Amino acid sequence: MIPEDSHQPGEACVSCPSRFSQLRKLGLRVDDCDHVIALAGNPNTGKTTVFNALTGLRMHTGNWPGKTISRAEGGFSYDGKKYKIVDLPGTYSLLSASPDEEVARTFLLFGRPDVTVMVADATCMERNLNLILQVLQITRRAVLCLNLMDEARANSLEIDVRNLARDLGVPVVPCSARSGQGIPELIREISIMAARTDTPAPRRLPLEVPGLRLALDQVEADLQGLFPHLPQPRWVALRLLEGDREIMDAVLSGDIGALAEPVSAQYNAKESAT
Ligand SMILES: Nc1nc2c(ncn2[C@@H]2O[C@H](COP(=O)(O)OP(=O)(O)OP(=O)(O)O)[C@@H](O)[C@H]2O)c(=O)[nH]1
Ligand SMILES: [Mg+2]
Repeated sequence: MIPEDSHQPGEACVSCPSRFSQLRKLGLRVDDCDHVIALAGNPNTGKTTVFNALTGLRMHTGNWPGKTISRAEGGFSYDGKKYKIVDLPGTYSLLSASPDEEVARTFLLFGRPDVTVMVADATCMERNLNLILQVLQITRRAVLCLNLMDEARANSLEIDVRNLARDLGVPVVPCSARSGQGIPELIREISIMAARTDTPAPRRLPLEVPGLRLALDQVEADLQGLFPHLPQPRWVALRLLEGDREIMDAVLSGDIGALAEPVSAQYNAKESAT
């Protein structure tokens, strides 16, 4: 949850400079990192702007959706820990399958990030909530970065941050990433979430249809038997029951088993192929 002492957006925060000064921007690649952080969100919500603020890199940002088309990695250290942060193309849904969205979906589902930072546009939360709720179905090791708060304020939009955090069950940090406002608080919440040793259970869909839970349990168990290290077997089981052609093909061919490999093996395979 938002710490009691956290200040409201726009207010000065006396404790921020000292906390922020612990951030060391490490630029590209932190191979011996302690934690992997993924940046998820709809297109054009400021993910790359957050990424640049954390890493000191200057990846291209632009005021149109689809600016980022592939995965980018960078690093920072904070409070004695090294973080690898992965910027992803924007996506509207984990069910989407345009090539850019596929990159994002694959990493969010199978890349085993320690923390997923969901970057949302505070001026159109309703649209952003679709992806946020989907991400929370696969992980609660997440932090919501409520970005573009400057725009929201300019449009006289008020967001009840405390209640949003309570309802979603994850910390919510108001930010204006372009000016760096809220970034120190975001780093702090990321580090707290990354240090958690428990695994908070993801939000489960209420399954009203009789028998569906049973079928889901059965397919999930079968998948775990076939691919013991597959991340997100319940999500995959649900896609199979829905008849997702792409996932069905990946399971039938066994290709989905490759996603069960440790992330480093996937990186190496990808890099040697290019
Ligand atoms: N006013 C305002 N603009 C912002 C803020 N954060 C980012 N922007 C602007 O929003 C636009 C999109 O930012 P990006 O960081 O490229 O967004 P993105 O989510 O990476 O976009 P995709 O890669 O296309 O998904 C840029 O013009 C940024 O300068 C903010 O807090 N306030
Ligand atoms: Mg981007």
